[in-house]
Amino acid sequence: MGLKLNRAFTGLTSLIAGAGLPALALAAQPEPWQLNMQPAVTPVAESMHSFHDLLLWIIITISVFVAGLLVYVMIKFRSGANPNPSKTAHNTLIEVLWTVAPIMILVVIAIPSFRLLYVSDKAVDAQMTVKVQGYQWYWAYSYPDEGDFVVESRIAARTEAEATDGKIRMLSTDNPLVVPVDTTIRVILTSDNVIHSWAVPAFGVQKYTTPGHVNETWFKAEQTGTFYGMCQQICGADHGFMPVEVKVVSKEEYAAYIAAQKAQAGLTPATTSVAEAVPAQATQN
Ligand SMILES: [Cu+2]
Repeated sequence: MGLKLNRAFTGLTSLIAGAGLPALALAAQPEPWQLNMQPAVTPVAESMHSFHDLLLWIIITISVFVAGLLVYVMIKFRSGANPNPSKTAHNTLIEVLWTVAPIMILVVIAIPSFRLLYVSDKAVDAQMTVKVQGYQWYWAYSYPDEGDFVVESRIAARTEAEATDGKIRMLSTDNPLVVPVDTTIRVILTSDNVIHSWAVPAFGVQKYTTPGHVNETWFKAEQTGTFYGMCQQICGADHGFMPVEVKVVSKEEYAAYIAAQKAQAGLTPATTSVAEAVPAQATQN
């Protein structure tokens, strides 16, 4: 209930005030009757929302201006009020204006657009790396800094009937990607078979995974929670059934998760309990 209200409130405020607001929601997924974008939880997604809002205002201004001009000429120069039409063919001032003004608008759009492209391209001073590999039709995540164990992530609920225990139909997975909060994470992406696309709207991340090629992107989630996305490249029969689920947890929980996964994969002796492993792991961050 509180969470739902929170989400509704975030949607409303970002609708009114535009993005750039710190998002309040603890999860990001499509909602029935949702307006606007999912709350931004990374600096890149926040910049994307601000850029979207800038474009929106430019589009509104142009539309209102052109519609106003049309209404003006339709009334002022209608045949009834203007029986002898003017034979004017050229006006240097107006021609310069309607060439220069759109160029200026395009420059205003291009500068933040290119800045955003470069910011989202590669991590600066990444604190850790996650590898994403696309398969037909699921994702596999591995942690090269942590012994490279692999977590396979498959859809958990294809139907409403299967969506029990808090699982969300078409979005939940059996094993989410688990990452720590407030950490600059480099994501390297590739594919085993065909081109997929790994996307998490709340992170402002969408990147192709291509066989035989490594792509790179990054994110720094500033809130804990569970964030959902989907494969965004038509990749075969089950393209619609390979959701992305990312769980952003505290650094302590992440250290415990890594310790447990390592123990399970036989990478570290399982003599220390997860609870004991936490402080030692946590100091590495
Ligand atoms: Cu796919």
